[in-house]
Amino acid sequence: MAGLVLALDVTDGRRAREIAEEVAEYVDYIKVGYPLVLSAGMGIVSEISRFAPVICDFKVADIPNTARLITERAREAGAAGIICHAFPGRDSMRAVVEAAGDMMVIAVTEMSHPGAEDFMAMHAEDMARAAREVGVHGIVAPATRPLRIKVLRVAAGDEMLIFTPGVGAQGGRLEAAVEAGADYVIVGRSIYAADNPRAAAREFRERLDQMTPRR
Ligand code: OMP
Repeated sequence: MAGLVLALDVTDGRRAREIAEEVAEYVDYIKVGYPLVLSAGMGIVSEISRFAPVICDFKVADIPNTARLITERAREAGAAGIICHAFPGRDSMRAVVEAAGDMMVIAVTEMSHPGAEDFMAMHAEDMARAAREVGVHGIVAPATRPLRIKVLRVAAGDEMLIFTPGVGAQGGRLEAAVEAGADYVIVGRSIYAADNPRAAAREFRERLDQMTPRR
């Protein structure tokens, strides 16, 4: 069964904790990125981890040494996973994998916004293959272009997890993304900006539960 990741891109720590508690029952992970960490500090990672395992979306994109330093901070904070970019290459991704310890490492191949077609899309399959080679656990592929999820599934292989953002606010459809081969759907505004985030998360969960598992 495909899983649900909440992208908790709010900038108020107190609101973030409230939402995390409300939706915890329905989500598999909570993704915390720069909007929240730069507002509330790294302590928010362990606070949110009380409600659900946290993926640090730091989109690590640097030389191996800096990538390692960033990854170690996420690990120290108690994160369950970290997102890096694949485009800096095998050595940088390998540095993240080595510093990650037990954390899951997810590499971005092709992003969900239109601009990803300017540069990323033409190299996304190579990036997915490289991510697999160096021991990355999952890739990010766009729910806004489900056909690309299918293509990237072939490149990444069956063992890799596919996380797909772009459902809801960016126009992607959950069902199409899961049918194309996604393992986890990442949803932000359609949950955290809803009048009732708990009800919105429950609805996404129910839609996922109704679908046939890919494996
Ligand atoms: P909503 O568009 O509000 O549902 O949020 C999507 C979340 O996924 C945000 O946190 C984005 O930063 C993130 N994201 C994308 O939207 N597209 C991508 O290609 C990659 C990510 C990501 O790495 O999480």
